[in-house]
Amino acid sequence: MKIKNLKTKIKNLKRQFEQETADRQALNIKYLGKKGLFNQLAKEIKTVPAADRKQAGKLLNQLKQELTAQLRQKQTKTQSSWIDLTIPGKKPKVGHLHPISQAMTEITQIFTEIGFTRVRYPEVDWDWYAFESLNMPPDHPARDEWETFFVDLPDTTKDIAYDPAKPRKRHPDQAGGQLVLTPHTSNGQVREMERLNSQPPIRMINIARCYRRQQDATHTQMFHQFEGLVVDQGINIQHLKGTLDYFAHQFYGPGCQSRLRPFHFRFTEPSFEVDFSCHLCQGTGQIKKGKKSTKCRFCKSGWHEVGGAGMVHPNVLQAGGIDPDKYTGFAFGWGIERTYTLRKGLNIDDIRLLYSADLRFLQQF
Ligand code: FA5
Repeated sequence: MKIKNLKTKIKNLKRQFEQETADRQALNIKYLGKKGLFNQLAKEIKTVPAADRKQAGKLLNQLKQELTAQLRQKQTKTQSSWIDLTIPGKKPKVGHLHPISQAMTEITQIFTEIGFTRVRYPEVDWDWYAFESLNMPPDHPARDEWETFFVDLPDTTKDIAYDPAKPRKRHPDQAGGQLVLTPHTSNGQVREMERLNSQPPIRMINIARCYRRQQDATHTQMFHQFEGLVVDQGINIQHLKGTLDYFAHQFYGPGCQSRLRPFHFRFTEPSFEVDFSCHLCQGTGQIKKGKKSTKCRFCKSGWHEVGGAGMVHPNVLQAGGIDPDKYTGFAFGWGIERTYTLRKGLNIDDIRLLYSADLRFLQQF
């Protein structure tokens, strides 16, 4: 055999070996075993001309070394693909709903159980729904309290004369004034009356994002409110108080009390601020330690304010096409962040943490 032919055979044997997928032991026998392919080829050295035999010997030695080295690699590959079924499994990381989404689901459930319908209305809405239909005429100072973001589009109703003697109605030719980022969920009140063709009974729970130009430990520029609205014949403050107590017991536990404090909103009359009793001191404002008692550091007064409420103002009913002589209603609107962070065991003193996107914080809930 010419040395050239031997080189070709060596090359072919290497290629064949590279393409093998069998396990290491089988390959060892097939290629490097006593009667293996390498030895078969090595025997052919006798047929190589004497002058080339030294070179042939070198080439065959090289081949053997290469096959042995590659065999070792194949062994490593096979070993790394073994699966050890006795090793304990790795628990995959499972995410969960954001705490505010969890609270929204729970609040929805609490109110739907007593016949409320969950709705959502636009978060970018006309001035008409956010203010004017709620008894806050243009330029009324009460609007300032809502620190509103305005959308930079021309106000199409600016030139329409406003007559305080007439009940307010949306001007039929106009969309509804300037667009705003809704500063509260009360924009849903007249929208809900319109959705039901001004036909009570109405039992609405409107949960949505709100926006205000505010930022500190208890205020964020984007936050959530839930707004309740009930309109029917004979609705009075007792129904409002009963609903607040029901919510307090369901959300905070049976020991929680609600309290109404006189307040002023343009869209309710009478109006109240709603407080819930503090779970740490049970509404006393004092924490007892043995014979001594100290001021509760969580609430300072025994109560936490959560939002506003009141009996729907007749002008608002009229704006929604409902006869205020026939129907009455109550409404309430609270911040979800505030309501949620007052819960027992959650020691959150800065609501901005909820939107910090810090997983170490969020994974606790
Ligand atoms: C209102 O927004 C009224 N629309 C509530 C209402 C509805 C009264 C229906 C009567 C009838 P107020 O501006 O007080 O009211 O806000 C209510 C609650 O929203 C506050 O008590 C607070 O819990 C929450 N809130 C207000 N602004 C922020 C903010 N920037 N960040 C977080 N929560 C806020």
